[in-house]
Amino acid sequence: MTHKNIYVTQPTLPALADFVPYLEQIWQSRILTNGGPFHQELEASLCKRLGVEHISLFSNGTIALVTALQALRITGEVITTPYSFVATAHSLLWNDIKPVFVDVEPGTLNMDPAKIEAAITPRTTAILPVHCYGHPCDVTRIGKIADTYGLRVIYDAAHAFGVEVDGGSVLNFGDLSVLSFHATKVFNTFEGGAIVCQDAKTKQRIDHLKNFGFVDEVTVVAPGINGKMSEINAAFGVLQLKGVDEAMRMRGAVDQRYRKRLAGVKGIECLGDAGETVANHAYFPILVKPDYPLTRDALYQHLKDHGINGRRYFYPLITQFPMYRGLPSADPANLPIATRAADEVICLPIYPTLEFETVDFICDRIAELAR
Ligand code: T4K
Repeated sequence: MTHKNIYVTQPTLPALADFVPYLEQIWQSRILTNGGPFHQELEASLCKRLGVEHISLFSNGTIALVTALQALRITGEVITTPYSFVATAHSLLWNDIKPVFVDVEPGTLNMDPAKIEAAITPRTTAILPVHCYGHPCDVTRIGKIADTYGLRVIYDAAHAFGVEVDGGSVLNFGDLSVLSFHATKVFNTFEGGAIVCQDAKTKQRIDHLKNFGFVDEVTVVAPGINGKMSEINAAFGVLQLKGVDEAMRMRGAVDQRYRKRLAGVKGIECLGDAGETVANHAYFPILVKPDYPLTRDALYQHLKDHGINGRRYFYPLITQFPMYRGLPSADPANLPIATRAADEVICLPIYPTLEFETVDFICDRIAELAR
């Protein structure tokens, strides 16, 4: 059996015909952007679905991260993780903030709270952790450290749509949480993102910042950016939201199938959850350990040769890129767990319509080498 070109993900799309009435409405109203009716509807629907009070839509997650830092007037140094998509750290450089990298926990690959205090200096103003792969950070410990030292917490929740912990949505922890609605995410609006905040005043500031800093026709209060989500993206989001629970359920079934089929394959470890009460199964990372007969890169290539396009998220570590590697905190000796994980991880394909037969095919290609 051959399977051609199985990708790490495939966006979920509703039937095209179901989207046409939404487009007709836009054509009729001629409101294309700047907080139109679909934009307002999607914000309200997301608040309800996610169990959050305030949300501000954005054109993508990266601009949302950049704006989140500006909304809280973050400066100086920010403690963050090297084990993420490069946009996390880039959002700091865009704000002229120095990233200070701390290592991750081996079990979750999220920022290790035990490493944060030693990285705090008089210039530290905030912590920027990532709910990596949608697995929640230790929000309680991070919150306590932030309270003790008077730091703000902005969670990069790009992977964490719909994730819940004891106490409800993980997006309600910290000062702000930033989502991505990119095509490759659990919930997508083609491109898109959002900031979740805790009060109306902060939402108002975020809304000003994403609209050039305009408050009214003649008043500009900050050097804001154009970060607005268009009506087409928002309308698509409204439609997409109707299918997201089913999509998460189907992802969960794929996740379980992988775990069942890969259990007992020597040298392969499936990353576990982080105690979330509702998971979104955004990614399916495996770790290729030294007792597997092939290196991670050799297995990655072996899978590719069979049309299975996994991805090495997150290799290279952010700290390996030229704009970061000169920082003292980027030294691999400071980041042993993240460095090892970046050399061991492959994210296997996962998306709602991935068939069990294909999952089995992928698992067989991995297991056949370990026999
Ligand atoms: N923070 C974190 C922790 C993030 O992971 C991200 C984004 C951000 C912040 C920033 O959010 P955004 O500004 O993106 O909203 C992808 C995504 O571009 C990126 O959104 C994502 N993280 C990152 C983890 O993955 P690539 O370069 O791996 O994407 P790409 O184009 O190679 O796509 C992967 C596979 O998905 C393709 O091989 C095929 C499939 N695919 C992709 C697209 C775009 C499709 O089937 N259709 C599509 O339209 O970065």
